[in-house]
Amino acid sequence: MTETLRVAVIGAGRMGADHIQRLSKRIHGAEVAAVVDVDLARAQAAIEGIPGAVALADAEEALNNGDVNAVLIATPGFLHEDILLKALAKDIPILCEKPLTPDAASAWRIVEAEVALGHQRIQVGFMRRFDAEYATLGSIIRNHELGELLMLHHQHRNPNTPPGFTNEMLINDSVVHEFDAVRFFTGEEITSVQVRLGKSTRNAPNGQHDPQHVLLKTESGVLADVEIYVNAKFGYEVATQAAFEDGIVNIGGDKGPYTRSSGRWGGNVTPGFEERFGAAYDVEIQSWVDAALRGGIGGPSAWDGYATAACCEAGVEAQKNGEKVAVKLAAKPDLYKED
Ligand code: ISE
Repeated sequence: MTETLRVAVIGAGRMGADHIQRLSKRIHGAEVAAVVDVDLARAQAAIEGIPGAVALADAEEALNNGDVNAVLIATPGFLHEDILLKALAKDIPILCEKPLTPDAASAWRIVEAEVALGHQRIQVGFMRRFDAEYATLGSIIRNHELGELLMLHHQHRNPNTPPGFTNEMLINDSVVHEFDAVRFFTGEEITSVQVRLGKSTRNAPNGQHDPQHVLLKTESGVLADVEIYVNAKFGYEVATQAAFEDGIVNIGGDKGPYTRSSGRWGGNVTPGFEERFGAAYDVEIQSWVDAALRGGIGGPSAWDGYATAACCEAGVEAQKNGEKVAVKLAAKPDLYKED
C-alpha cells in the first residue's frame, strides 16, 4: 500500500499556492511532487523550498511522471474536465477544487467516467463541510435537536472580485458553495432556484449585478435564501441562520478577539476566504489524504459536484429570466448511494 501521496498540484494561482503551502507544511502523509502552471515561472516560484518537487507547464506530463501518485486540481473550473478524465484513466486519488466542472453535462461525463472505473477517486473541494461550525449545525439538524429545520438564511459577502469575474460567476463560483451547504445540511437535493435582482452597488464592475438574492427549495420543502454580495468592500463574511421548530441557530458571525480599549470597542473584520476557512481547508485536505491512502475519498463526491453543477445551471437561467427554475438531475448511480 502507498504510504505517502506524492501530489501533483495543477494550477499555482491563489488557491493552488495556498494548497501547496498546506501540503508541504501542515498535512501528514502527503508531499508536493510537482506543480503545474501554464506560467512556468509561477510554478517554479511555487516549488521554492520544497525538496524533490518539479515545476512543469503541462498537466499530462505531471500525470505521466512516475513520482506522482495523486493530483490536486486548482485551475479555473472550465479547465477541470480534461485533467479529471486523464487522472481518472490513471486511477489515482483526485482532489478537485470547486466547481467540479462549469455545467451539468460536463459534470455528468465525469460521473459516468468514474462509474465506469467502478470506484470513487474524486473528492470535490467544498471546504465548508469541514468548518467546525458547519459541522455543529449539521449535527443539530441531523439529530433533530431543535425539531425540524424549516429555513436557512445565508449571507455570502466578499470584499471585491478579481478581474474577469462575470455575472454568472456570482452563481457558478460563489453561490455554488451555498448549493453544496444546503444539500449538506439537509441531506436533500435542491429542487428549484430563483434569483431576484434589486438595487446594484456602484462598486460592481461592468456586467455584474451585485448583490443578488437567491431562493432555493429542497425536496422536503426547506426554503433557503442567499444574499450573494461580492463587492461588499468591508471584508469577507459567510454566515448562516437556521430556523427550526424549537429554536434559531447562527453560525459564521464575527469572530473574536473582542476588545474594549481607549474609549473604543470592536474586533477585526476577516479579510478573505483563506483566513475564514483556513482551518477548514487543513481538515479537508487531511481527510482527503487519509482516505486516499486507504483507497477511498474523504469528503464530497463527484455526485455532489454534478448535483451542484445542475443547481448552478438552473441558477444562471434564473438570473436571466427571474423565474423559479427547476433543477434537473439524472438518477443517482449506485456508486454514490450510501450502504
Ligand atoms: C471563491 O472562488 C471561493 O471559493 C470563496 O470561498 C467564495 O467566497 C468566493 O465568492 C469565490 O469567488
